Amino acid sequence: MSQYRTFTAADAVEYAKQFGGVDDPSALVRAEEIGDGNLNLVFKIFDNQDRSRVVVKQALPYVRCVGESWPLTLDRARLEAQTLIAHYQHCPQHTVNVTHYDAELAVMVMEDLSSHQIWRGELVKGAYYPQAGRQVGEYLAQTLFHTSDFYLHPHKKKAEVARFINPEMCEITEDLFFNDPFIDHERNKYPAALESLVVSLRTDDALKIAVAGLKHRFFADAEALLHGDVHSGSIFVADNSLKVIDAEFGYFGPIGFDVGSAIGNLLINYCCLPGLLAPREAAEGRERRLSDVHDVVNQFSSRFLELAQEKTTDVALAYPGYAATFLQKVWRDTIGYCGTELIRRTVGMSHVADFKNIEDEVMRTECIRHCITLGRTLILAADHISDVDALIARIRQAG
Ligand code: SR1
Ligand code: MG
Repeated sequence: MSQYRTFTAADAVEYAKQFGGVDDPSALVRAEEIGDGNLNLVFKIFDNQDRSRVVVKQALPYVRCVGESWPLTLDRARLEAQTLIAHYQHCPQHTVNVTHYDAELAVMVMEDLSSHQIWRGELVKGAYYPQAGRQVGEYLAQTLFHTSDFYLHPHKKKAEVARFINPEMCEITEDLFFNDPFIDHERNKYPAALESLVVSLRTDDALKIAVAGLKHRFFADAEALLHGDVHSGSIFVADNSLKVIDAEFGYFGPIGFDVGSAIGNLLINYCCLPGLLAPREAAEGRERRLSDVHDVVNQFSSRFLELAQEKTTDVALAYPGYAATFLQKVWRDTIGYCGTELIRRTVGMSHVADFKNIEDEVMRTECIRHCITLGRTLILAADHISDVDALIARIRQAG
């Protein structure tokens, strides 16, 4: 019988005493539940000097932001812990350190990141972390290369694909990214003033065919162990440090999905800055966001190529020029998935602070409109944008 029970703050402290890996467990005295995401409980555990020491995270058996009417697998805690542990193995400098997990209780213990801030919050305030783009690119290259067929033995790769089968979490993405925004669905939520724009998405044949292709590749292209939800709310930053958290959507999928999600969230911020900051700061912030996008893409592709040249184990995949050809496919996917992230965050249910925090309603609506039109442009033009400079030129053209 399952041991599962939902933790109280006191349970979280007891758990941390037992499994937190601290030298002085009896000093742990209290917990604060700090989860502000859509899915889980997150407890910060403090010692008797009021210092936070570790984090205890527990999956709830339902979607937290909706309630018990939307049940959700507890196996996501195992998948999250194992994804983070696998990614930590290849990129410890940019992956949160999970030190313990229990699949039955759907609980994991991880390092405390109180010295860091959630990147989305910083982006919304207009704070700039000049290394962050490169660090995200490095994280993506290291984790995705080392879990791909370029690096893993074919037997190991197939076993890993099986270990990370994640149907229920994938189904959320399949629905929220590729279905809901392009049909009339009760989960959708967008300003009434954008009704005709949103309705036009539903009857745009070229767009729907391109989105079907993206969904199909999300179903079928088991290229690497993805994080599956790399948005700026899943990334902690500090001066010169960056750590990725929250990998419950991890599974083997198309590499461009992770790269596209990361830059999609930077572009949501780009579209929303005029509603968040005064004109001069917003203009400066936008240039920084484009520079972040440039850095993510350049670091990802140059490091991936370098790793492919040095460490590809498969004789056919090692043939000179193949890795670069493969990265062109990844790039086309990246642009398409980036477009779907812009649309699903604005038309669909998973709204973000970048526009929720815009007080002026007219401005908020215009920023959301910009996200949707840019998303549509990118999905439609994905095969014709040759590189990151061409992408940035398109973004500037779109306003
Ligand atoms: C029902 S979960 C909605 C969204 O929250 C998560 O953070 C993922 O982005 C998911 O799509
Ligand atoms: Mg998350």
